[in-house]
Amino acid sequence: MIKNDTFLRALRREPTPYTPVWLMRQAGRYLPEYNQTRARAGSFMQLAMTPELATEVTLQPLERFPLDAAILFSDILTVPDAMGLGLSFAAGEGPRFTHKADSEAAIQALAAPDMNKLRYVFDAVAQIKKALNGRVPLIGFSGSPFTLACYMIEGGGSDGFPAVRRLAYSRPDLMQRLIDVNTAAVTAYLNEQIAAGADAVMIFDTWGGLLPAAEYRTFSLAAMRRVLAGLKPNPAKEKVPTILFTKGGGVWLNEMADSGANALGLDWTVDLAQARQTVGQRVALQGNLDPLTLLTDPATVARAAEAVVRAAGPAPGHIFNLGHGIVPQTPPENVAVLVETVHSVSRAMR
Ligand code: 1CP
Repeated sequence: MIKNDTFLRALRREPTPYTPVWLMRQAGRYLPEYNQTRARAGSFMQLAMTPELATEVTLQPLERFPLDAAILFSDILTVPDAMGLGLSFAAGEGPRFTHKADSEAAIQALAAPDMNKLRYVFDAVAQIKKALNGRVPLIGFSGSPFTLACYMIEGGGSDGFPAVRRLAYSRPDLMQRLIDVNTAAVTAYLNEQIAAGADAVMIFDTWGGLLPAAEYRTFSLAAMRRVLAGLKPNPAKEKVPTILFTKGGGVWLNEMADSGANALGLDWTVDLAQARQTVGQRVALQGNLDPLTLLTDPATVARAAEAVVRAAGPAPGHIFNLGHGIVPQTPPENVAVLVETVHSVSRAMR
């Protein structure tokens, strides 16, 4: 039994006494206690691969703020790591793969990983669920097949992922082969998280918005549809609600609303009221305050948060979030003001 289920109700577009809120990257470097646990773990991967420590950092933001959901502490790149690409995070830098999937031979050799290699993730889900003891729902997640392909081809983060776009245009057959492997992997990965107790799952398509519309449909949206269609019910035989987030996907909301997802995540460039008009009552919406708003002062944060709540309107089916991940320089005090404002303003609007 979940005590605070406002987040799950909002995903189902049922009325809630206030707008639920959680924040992308809510467990992370802006919290001193996170930095301490990470130092104790030795590296990001050690932290993610030790279920006790992953549980500890997942709960840290919930101890500080009355958030309405927890999100599994892990990373999207665990899946290509399990395919044998060799993931590491140098301190203060982004992710790196030892092996890239950037040639015909490398892509042909790839296969969806044995899910036992990712057992540490599913163990973390089970352990977090136990520690939450029904306080709030737990969100599981994966990268989208296309966003994972971006890091696999480029070997790490990149400004615009040029090698990825070149491959999509010159060798669509190879790109499709990589997407197909990732689609199978992501489907199995999310199903294992659901079996371990995840109450909702989110697909992060951080880089789908880099593509032209036709390539977005082929290489990103179609694959996410297949993942969503392949998800199994939870151990209680219920359908687990799903959230699809394509950063830069504001222009494709109409198509995304027919993907099979229960909710769409919106980045901060999207007009929330217009987005509601576009999707009608097909899906719930999640978002979309600019994360950099949190680098201002409490009064500005409160004003900006209220504007997002009002743009969403009084109809059910809004989950408050940022339009992308919280940045490491964020003062935790501003997060406290944000959560309080969302709850109080939305309660008064009901
Ligand atoms: O140094 C550190 O401690 C690592 C920083 C960090 C953290 C806290 C990374 C490295 N990953 C994470 C956790 C993480 N990553 C979560 C945890 C749950 C939460 O939200 O609290 C989630 C959901 C992710 C997902 C993720 N990882 C995405 C998709 C969402 C997004 O932000 O766009 C992406 C693109 C990644 C890759 C990644 N992992 C880490 C970094 C710095 C990056 C970005 C690399 C880049 O492209 O520059």
